[in-house]
Amino acid sequence: MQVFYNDRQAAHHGKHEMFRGELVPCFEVPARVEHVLAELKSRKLGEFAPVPEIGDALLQRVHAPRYLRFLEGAWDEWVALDPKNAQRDALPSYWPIRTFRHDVLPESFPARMGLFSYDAGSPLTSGTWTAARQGAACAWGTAQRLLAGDRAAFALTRPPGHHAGHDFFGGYCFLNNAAIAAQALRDGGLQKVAVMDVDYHHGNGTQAIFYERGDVFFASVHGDPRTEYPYYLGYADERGACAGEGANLNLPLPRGTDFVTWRGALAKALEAIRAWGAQAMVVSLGVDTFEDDPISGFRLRSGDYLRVGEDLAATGLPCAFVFEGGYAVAAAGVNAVNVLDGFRQ
Ligand code: SP5
Ligand code: ZN
Repeated sequence: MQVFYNDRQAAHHGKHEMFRGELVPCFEVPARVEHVLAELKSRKLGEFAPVPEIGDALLQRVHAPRYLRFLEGAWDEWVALDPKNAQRDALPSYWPIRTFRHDVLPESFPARMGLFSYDAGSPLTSGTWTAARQGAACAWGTAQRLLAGDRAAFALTRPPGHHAGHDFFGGYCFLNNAAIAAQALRDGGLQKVAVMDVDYHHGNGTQAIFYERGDVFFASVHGDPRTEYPYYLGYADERGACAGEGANLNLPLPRGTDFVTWRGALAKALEAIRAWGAQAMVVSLGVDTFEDDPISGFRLRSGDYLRVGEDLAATGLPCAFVFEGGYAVAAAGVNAVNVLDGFRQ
């Protein structure tokens, strides 16, 4: 399987995120990807492919032009506010909810930070745009491989993507890599593409991007949003709208769920994807379902991820794997590579 490794991933290097009124060290760190890389190499799994150039045209198929322009210039604007900001992460402090306008673009940089985000846990740093853009290019690479006839490909990248929407960042995500891969598969000629999101957290960004579309099916198994991040989306009654009616499937599970129950939900999601008639699948591969994950509540063990890979392979569908969450940093390498290893059996 071809692997697209984002060698600029470490350029995105948040120091702190807001948690319970305090700035705490980021959970989403460069070492996560380095552990996956080391595990791939030690098992001799995957061949490393050159990362393609990604143009604005594909990014704009998923994200709003004004959001992309904002992200590209955000760090320079932040530092221009105060030279001391060069030593600080940029975090939002204001948000326009319900009755505020969203069709305005304030001059104020902090006001635009809030317009284009939904939490204070996703620091923007000097290299965020560089890392996120090359990450999206890795996702584009996986779609190219599938279109060329490969059975699977892997985008080894961070920051992750599935919480990023058409015009907002959040949940450590800036560009929606999985959505970009799915869109690229559509643009490359496939009629029906599925996104299977197995990250602990609901992929609210991906869901929102495709919610009214009948050509991309979104399925997710995740922590119940009544108690788990991202809280405001991911409920079982969200089934899609307009042309996308019936093309969205959420399977929320309570904190403490073990692998047997989780695997049953995955089977249900994969059966729905099969019945819908998907020709290929993008897998949002988060491994924060792991029992020792510091911010999550499921109880999967390392060996279980081999079974996850086997279950995905049993669909017979070509799979573009895109790395998402997983914060038990060293184990994230073993767990993510176990999925790929199980897939190739
Ligand atoms: C891609 C992804 O997995 N994003 C997850 C974003 C979660 N952000 C909220 C984190 C809440 C941190 N809770 C800390 C609990 C410590 N016991
Ligand atoms: Zn997650």
